[in-house]
Amino acid sequence: MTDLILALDVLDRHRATRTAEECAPFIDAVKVGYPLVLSAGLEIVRDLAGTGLPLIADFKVADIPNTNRLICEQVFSAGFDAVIVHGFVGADAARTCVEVAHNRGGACYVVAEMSHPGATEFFHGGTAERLAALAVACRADGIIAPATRPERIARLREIVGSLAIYSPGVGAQGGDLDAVARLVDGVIVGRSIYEAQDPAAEAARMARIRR
Ligand code: OMP
Repeated sequence: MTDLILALDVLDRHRATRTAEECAPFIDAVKVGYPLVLSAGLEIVRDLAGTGLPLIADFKVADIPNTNRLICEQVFSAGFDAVIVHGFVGADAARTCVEVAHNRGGACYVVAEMSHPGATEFFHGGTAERLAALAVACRADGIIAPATRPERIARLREIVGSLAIYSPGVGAQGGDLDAVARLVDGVIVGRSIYEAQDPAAEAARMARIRR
């Protein structure tokens, strides 16, 4: 059974809330990032609470430990249940995010390797493997790994063991939903759902991975 996570990168507050509510029966969490928060404000968290779903803050936090702590405290005070952070800033910075998340009863996911073509410039050559190991060492709840490169997910799985792997890059970025779902704990899908004619119907179709 694999979670289906909606990446809600729409800019209009009402469309965002409507899409999340319509898709809610078919998904396991909603991921909210800079596009929606910068356009709709943090109040969007309250709007989305009505779905009853866990809300993941995709702010890819990447600062010094003290600033990371301040950011993550705001994330959880706003009502988010989880946060996505970068590990390349170092274990002290990532560990701070994990600690804040766990103190607030939330979760923290570390990006191990990104899904876009340019990600190979810096994440390959051993870096993603080191970031995955860092996530384990920092007691993070999971990693982010690319649906566009299933063979890389398999490699990172060897490092993180039973830690959760959430994977974006299906559909619009070319990744295959069913192939990736077999390898990960959650698939993150944005445009394929929210740009569909009928987002709820598309989410329902993709929800086959949850069975
Ligand atoms: P779609 O490409 O529209 O399905 O959206 C993918 C979502 O996952 C977007 O919100 C991206 O910001 C996010 N994402 C990636 O696409 N690639 C990554 O490597 C990491 C993320 C992420 O951290 O969620």
